[in-house]
Amino acid sequence: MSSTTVLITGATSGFGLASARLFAQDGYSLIITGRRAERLQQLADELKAMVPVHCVTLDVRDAEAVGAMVTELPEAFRNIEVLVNNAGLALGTEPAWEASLDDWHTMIDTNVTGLVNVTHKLLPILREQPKASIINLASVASNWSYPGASVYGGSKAFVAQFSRNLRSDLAGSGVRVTSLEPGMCETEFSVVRFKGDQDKSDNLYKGVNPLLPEDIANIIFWIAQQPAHININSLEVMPSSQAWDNFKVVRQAD
Ligand code: NDP
Ligand code: 8X3
Repeated sequence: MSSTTVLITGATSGFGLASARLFAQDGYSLIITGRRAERLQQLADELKAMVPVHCVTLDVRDAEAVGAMVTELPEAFRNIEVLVNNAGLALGTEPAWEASLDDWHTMIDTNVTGLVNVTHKLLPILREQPKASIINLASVASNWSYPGASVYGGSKAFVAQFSRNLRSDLAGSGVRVTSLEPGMCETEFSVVRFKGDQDKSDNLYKGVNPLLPEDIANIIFWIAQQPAHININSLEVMPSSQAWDNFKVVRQAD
């Protein structure tokens, strides 16, 4: 059982929600964040009988708000041993020339700027701990390309490379860094990507037997539980039904 704290961004749904439940079972105090205050409160109501829970309604894109969250942390929640940098999203699957520039900005602002906002503000606290972990949610889209993912994949490639460079800076400091790179997992991710179209999301996962949020939560928890001398650098995971496709070759007509 742990007596330390985990901070999870994007705990209102999917991986973040499942991770909050799992870390609570092991006795971690929880700092749960996300934009949807009502969902955070529901989760806090569910878990607060087990462990102390601190909710912060937070948009990770707002660096000032992230800073205020850290300065205003109650003393009992300052022993943060695990940061799960999970808040993120994809918007759209259109080819680049049809994609919305606003969507591109939102993905970059959330997946890149938001993640570095949180990391930067948390580093002083994490470096004070005898052992700590930063677990960054990258994606298979960090490593592999597919149509309609130019900016989403680009933003997640940033997360993977940021993790490696951060790890270089932090080597030997006690703070481990992991880039976790999942493939298809059924959460609200695709409903968000398809702008609220639940049927389109359901069809995407139909017959796939995708990963479940609890699968990813188990992996996040396992990474955090490794002894201090082990750093899981990166971990890519897919459902067994998913794999890579061939290179695309577009032939000219004779
Ligand atoms: P969900 O849509 O279920 O959850 C996303 C979470 O991110 C929500 O809690 C949401 O909370 C939060 N969030 C989004 N934007 C912001 C913001 N600006 N500020 C604060 N919180 C925000 O998706 P998943 O659980 O599937 O995704 C979690 C992470 O994993 C994402 O980074 C995603 O890119 C990545 N990922 C997902 C995969 C999948 O197949 N599902 C595979 C690989 C990676 P709220 O709306 O309340 O703010
Ligand atoms: C989410 C997984 O395959 O939709 O990062 O890009 S995928």
